[in-house]
Amino acid sequence: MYITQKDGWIEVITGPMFAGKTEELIRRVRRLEYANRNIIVFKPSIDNRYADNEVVSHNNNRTRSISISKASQIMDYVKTDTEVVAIDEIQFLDEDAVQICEYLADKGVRVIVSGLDRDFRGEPFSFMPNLLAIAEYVTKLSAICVKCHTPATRTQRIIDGKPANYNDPIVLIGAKDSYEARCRDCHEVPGKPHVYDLLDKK
Ligand code: TTP
Ligand code: MG
Repeated sequence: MYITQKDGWIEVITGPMFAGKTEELIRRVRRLEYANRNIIVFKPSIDNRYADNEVVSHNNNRTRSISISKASQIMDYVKTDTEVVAIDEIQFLDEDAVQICEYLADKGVRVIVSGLDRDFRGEPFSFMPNLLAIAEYVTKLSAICVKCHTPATRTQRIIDGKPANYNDPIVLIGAKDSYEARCRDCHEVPGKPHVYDLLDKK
């Protein structure tokens, strides 16, 4: 990534689960910490898989963070001397997160966020498309498909050893217990309506 701007922009790290999004976020935060940048790291309180006040990657890298339940809480912590705001798993915040990222970037803050681009159904995750559209820089990571070992762009939800149904609720916190990475071909969503009904009729 080659950045020419002086300050204030949005960078999004996205992709399926097990792609290393959190690891990449922590790497970027760590680099800035070495340079003594003024950083605040947030994460949604809903995902307390590993720790309440730390962002933790699968390989156990960690960095201190503030848990928030609403995007607007970010503004309670940001000060005039804040240079960088990082948010892990931003897809779990509410839609205000998009405006807040835009506002911070306009004010000269470097905004680094990571989040899932798709839900387990393979559909865009909540407001993520809007965030991806306004970001200056997007890093789309892939995982490795557990079935065929090609690059995985989807997250497979598994319940009782079987692919989860399309009508299951979107939010289900978990890791290897209920999810795995899959490619387009190996991703299974029983009950998913065809998106190309229109073409089938031709
Ligand atoms: P992520 O941080 O995206 O997953 P990860 O830690 O495996 O990936 P990475 O290594 O790239 O950081 O966390 C995803 C969370 O979202 C996890 O708790 C499961 C949850 N989730 C849902 O609630 N609904 C869904 O449809 C999907 C796909 C995930
Ligand atoms: Mg993660």
